[in-house]
Amino acid sequence: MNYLDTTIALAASDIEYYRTNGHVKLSQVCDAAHIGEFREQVNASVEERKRNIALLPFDQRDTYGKAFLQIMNLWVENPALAKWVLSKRFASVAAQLMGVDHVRIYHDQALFKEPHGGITPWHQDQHYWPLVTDNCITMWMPLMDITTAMGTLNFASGTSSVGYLGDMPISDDSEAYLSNMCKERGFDIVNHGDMSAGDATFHSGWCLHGAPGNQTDTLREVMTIIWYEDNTRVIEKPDPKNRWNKSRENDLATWLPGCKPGELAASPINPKVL
Ligand SMILES: O=C(O)CCC(=O)C(=O)O
Repeated sequence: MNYLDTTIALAASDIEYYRTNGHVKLSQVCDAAHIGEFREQVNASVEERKRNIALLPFDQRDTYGKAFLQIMNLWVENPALAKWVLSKRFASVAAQLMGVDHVRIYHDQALFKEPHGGITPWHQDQHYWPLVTDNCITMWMPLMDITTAMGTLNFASGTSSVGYLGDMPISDDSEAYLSNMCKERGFDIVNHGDMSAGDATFHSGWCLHGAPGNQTDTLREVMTIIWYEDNTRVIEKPDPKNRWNKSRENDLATWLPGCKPGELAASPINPKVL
């Protein structure tokens, strides 16, 4: 059987850890024999896209711009990479952690933290996603062996049930507000430590997280994939709970093209992969 069609049966303890804390680290979600090919395809797509990006000199960027090179939805332009992003292997892990049978792709993104790149401010991913479900998850997979000094993620354990905390895009403001909230509410901050290529952390859409800067001379190559539970709807408009923001408007147009408020979140670029 093709490696990417093989599924992983998770230990009950890993599932429980994820559901309690909102994040978990799993070893060798992509094994050593295969990670090189995944890395090669991600890098080919990143190099292609970078040709059309005018990067500001580092000292002229804002905090978000210093955090990482963020290159999104690579799979749509690279059929060889699409096999990885849309694979049953990775999706099977996401589905088991969330406890659902079927998942759709939201988008992928390469997050390359440059040598001596800045911090990733504390934030909530789902602040960006106009989806009516708590079942959203990100896989964060280094494509190379990485140490904590390169910027592995910090998670605030137990925050996956906090829900929408307001319009707080990744910024100095989100860093200040959410790091303070973690202190005040006494959330445990967990960093899963050094990771081998192909290990992965998974975190839920609401789980507060960030990362220290890259203190090394080496580019931190990480690929991420986001899934959500099938049959999820886009938030209604107007929303009685006032959960729309500019980022969600932009995400609706970009990552759910053609989907309207209240409709099923299922555009042609959100294939059901499991
Ligand atoms: O890679 C990073 O530094 C941040 C990653 C992140 O925020 C995410 O994958 O949701």
